[in-house]
Amino acid sequence: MIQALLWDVDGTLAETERDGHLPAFNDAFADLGMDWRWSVERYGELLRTTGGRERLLRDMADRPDAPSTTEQRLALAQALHRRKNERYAERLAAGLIGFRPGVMALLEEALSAGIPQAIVTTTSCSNVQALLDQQIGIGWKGLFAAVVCGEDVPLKKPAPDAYLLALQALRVQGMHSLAIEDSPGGAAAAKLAGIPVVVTRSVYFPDDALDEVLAVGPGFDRRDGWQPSLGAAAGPVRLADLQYWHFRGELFSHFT
Ligand code: XBP
Ligand code: MG
Repeated sequence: MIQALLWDVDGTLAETERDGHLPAFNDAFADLGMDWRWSVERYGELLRTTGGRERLLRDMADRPDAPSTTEQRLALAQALHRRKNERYAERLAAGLIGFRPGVMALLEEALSAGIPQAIVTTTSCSNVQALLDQQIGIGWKGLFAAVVCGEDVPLKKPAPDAYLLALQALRVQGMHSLAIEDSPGGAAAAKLAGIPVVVTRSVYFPDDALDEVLAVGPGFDRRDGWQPSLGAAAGPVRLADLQYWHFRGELFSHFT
């Protein structure tokens, strides 16, 4: 039985990278009078680096026109990141980003079933707040037993810190909980914390290799395309399906 459900944010709850962070980074470059722009493809490469500030620094490492000293780079990354997050919040307030199909129904089903849920992300706390205020409403924190975001941990995903902190707050063991992720780095973070993972693929990680996850599929609004298969019936992925995958994983781990 699943004793806690742990939700990643970016790519999992919403397609925030393509529809939110990327355009907001490009807005921030323009706002600071810079001619840097990231293409969809370049952003896909940079997503291998978790954390907006870290991603900016990673990009600067490849740029001949980046500031030359570490201090200057850090200051620029900080200014750009602050502006990016403001622009990101503006996009959310304008209704440009919504939850992925099927997410809200699963959240509500788990809530009705009394399963504690947590937000476990290493994006900035302000970005989590902006998304959930907009999609659920200002009382959203009441729905979650724990909220862990980037500022709460020393190391971002794929390090397990965020998941370990969430488990501590929830007082559950990793093996009795379930993480929902979209990326190989996020899945790795959960697994390092001993948490079984279900992966709902997002636009930026459509076919990346994933080892040792409980299940992987195209999104919670459909039952086809999932591995392990959910059979031929139509309709969304339900809490009972997550329970089935979790139970299957437990059985499997006893025999290996
Ligand atoms: C999220 C991230 C974040 C976002 C941008 O990863 O890597 O850096 O891309 O947010 P995950 P910030 O889905 O694994 O939580 O700019 O606030 O870092
Ligand atoms: Mg993610």
